[in-house]
Amino acid sequence: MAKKVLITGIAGQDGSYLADLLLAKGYEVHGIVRRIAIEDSTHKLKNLVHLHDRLKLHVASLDNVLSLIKTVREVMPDECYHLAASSFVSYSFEDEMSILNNNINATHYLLAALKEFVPHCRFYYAGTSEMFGNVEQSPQDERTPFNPRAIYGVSKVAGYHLVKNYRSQYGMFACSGILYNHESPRRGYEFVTRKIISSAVKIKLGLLDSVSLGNLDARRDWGYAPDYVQAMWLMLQTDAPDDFVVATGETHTVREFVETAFNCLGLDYRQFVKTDPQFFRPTELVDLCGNARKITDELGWQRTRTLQQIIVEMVESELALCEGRKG
Ligand code: F7E
Repeated sequence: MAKKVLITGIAGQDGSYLADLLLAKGYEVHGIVRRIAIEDSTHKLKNLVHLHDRLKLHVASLDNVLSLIKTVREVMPDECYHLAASSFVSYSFEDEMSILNNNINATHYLLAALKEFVPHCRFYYAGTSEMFGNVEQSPQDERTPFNPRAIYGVSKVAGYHLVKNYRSQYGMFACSGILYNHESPRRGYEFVTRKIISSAVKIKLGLLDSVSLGNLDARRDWGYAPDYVQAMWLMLQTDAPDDFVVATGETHTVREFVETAFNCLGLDYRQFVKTDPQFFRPTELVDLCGNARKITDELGWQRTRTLQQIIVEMVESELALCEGRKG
């Protein structure tokens, strides 16, 4: 019988790539979506369009514990990937209460529901490099202390400890992936990489004059999203649950990303890119760079794309989208 998987955040970048991967592996894939996503499926479910009727979507809300219990009981999953969260770091400076409530409660409700009704289910939790925050050592690995500097990171550290507790107290197979930034053509427009690519392509096509960004000297460890969902799956196929850092071990500045993207289109970014204080963060993390040695050595994980290749793929996909060659 096919293994059953339940994915929260299935309509997002990671959720949709994970659905692709697990369908290809023969899983029966279930996903949780909000009612509003079904009502506005053209926009909110656009990453799942190519999967048509191969998925089983359940309307539920992560802040409604009853809807989660109902879904868990209906699906009785063998694996559950909890990817849904308020994940845009900038918003977390503006709306601390709802980020904390949503992110922490959703993780707790889901773990509690699984423990009650399907305790053998293997659980993946989407941790983040934002948990390391203002670091004292670089690169970071699984032993680096957490020092989050945004509420989003604080909420994710709380979820990480919930996962650890359910693992040690109740014996659940629950793992946290500590993932650094990961990008692709399915990245949301609010994140810097997609914002840069979509603006550069619009400028190239004469649809936009310029783009305003924040801190061009900010550095990030950027990987390729499909590689990172492969890492999530690997974590749930081991003999014992554990936590793993997933990263490239390389950092680049936003400016380097901008320059490469504009160069791909034959443009000089200095003519089109402005900076605007509204896009600067109150605290900027300077030294986030991950050491993925553990997952590489223990699970054989490897990245398949350089940043240059990711940028080229994003540019080509955005051009196709803007020129109406892609849905
Ligand atoms: O910012 C700088 C900004 O919003 C990247 C999420 O997936 O990865 C992501 O969080 C950098 C920052 O991602 C603009 O200051 C400059 O230094 O693309 P981002 P993020 O905040 O790193 C982590 C691992 C997660 O877990 C998160 O969920 O780019 N930056 N100018 C800008 N950023 C944005 N968004 N917009 C700008 O105009």
